[in-house]
Amino acid sequence: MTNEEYMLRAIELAKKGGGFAAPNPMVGAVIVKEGRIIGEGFHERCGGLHAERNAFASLRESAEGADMYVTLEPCCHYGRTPPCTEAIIENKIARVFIGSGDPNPLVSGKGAAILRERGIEVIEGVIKKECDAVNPVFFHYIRTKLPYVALKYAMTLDGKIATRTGKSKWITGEEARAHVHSLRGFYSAVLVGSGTALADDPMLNCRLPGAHQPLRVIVDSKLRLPLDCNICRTAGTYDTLVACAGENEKAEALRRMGITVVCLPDGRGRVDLSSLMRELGKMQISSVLIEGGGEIAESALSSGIVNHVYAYIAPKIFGGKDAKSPVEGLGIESPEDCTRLENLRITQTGEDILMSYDVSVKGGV
Ligand code: AOF
Ligand code: ZN
Repeated sequence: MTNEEYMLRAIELAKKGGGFAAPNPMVGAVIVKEGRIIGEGFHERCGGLHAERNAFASLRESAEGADMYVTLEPCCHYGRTPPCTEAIIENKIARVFIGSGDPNPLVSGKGAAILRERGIEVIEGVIKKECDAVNPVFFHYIRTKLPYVALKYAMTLDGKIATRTGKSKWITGEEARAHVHSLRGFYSAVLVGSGTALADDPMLNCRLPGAHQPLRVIVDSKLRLPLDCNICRTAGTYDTLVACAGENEKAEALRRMGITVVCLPDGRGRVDLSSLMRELGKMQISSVLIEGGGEIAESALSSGIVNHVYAYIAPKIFGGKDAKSPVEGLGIESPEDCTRLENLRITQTGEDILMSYDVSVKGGV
């Protein structure tokens, strides 16, 4: 196998940490001796061993003189776990192939430098693009302390998220809906506005076996959420946070049910979404999936917090000038004020199409 192929195997391993590794990065490591893979590991969960140490733990023979392929620069600091550089040195690895650099200021280049100082050959940037693509969430969070925010919606080919009577079950088919559950298992939090919470009475949990469960966030400015809704009833099982713009006795009732209530008014009677993202960042929530509805989508886009968009498009046409669309609010006046998107990825999920984009940093045209 080539260096690139060993690194692709390490990427495959890294991805197994999806959902549980956050807010840490997903990292995979492969140990190769005389053309044989003798050890493999990945970062399984935040607080657990790093990929390199898990790879060493899997060894059945000495790694002396072996090569290590690791998707992220090995750490050299004492965090929740001791430095990986020490394990690499102790195990007498001869060469380390690295994919991405670690932007964590505690590591950032120092991990590779320490290994070189100890006489280990270090080859950086091996299929870097592919390795970088594993961790957009971690890279964003470690640099900004803010969660990576994705907006998700499912619409008909004519851009409707419900019929004129408000019915939305279902727009997309089973495969696309299962794909949404895999997103919920990956993102640290799932967020909806109170309009969607009232209309759909959703659970917002991940229904894939063994998956990570996201924090459920409801933006509920006026605390309209009924105490007997699915979200409130299951607050003892799934972590839940309600963000409001003014507290009343309802806030206490929600707290008694085990729900975290934060009050973050924007001065115009609504929740300040930028402040909410800062609060979630402080709570180690490194990614948020916004699942609607149109009002919260518009607020999120106009407040500039959105990094990514997932648009599922169903081969159906609803019609109706009053049928809701994915982004509501007032909307913009001039095309040059638009939210611009880039890096299109198209996936077919059953009969539906998923178009996923990054939001352009500059915005506008
Ligand atoms: C690695 N291999 O598998 C991971 C790394 O608190 P800790 O000890 O878990 O450290 C977290 C930091 O370590 C994280 O911010 C990132 O810089 C690095 N993650 N490094 O060598 C791994 N997950
Ligand atoms: Zn480490």
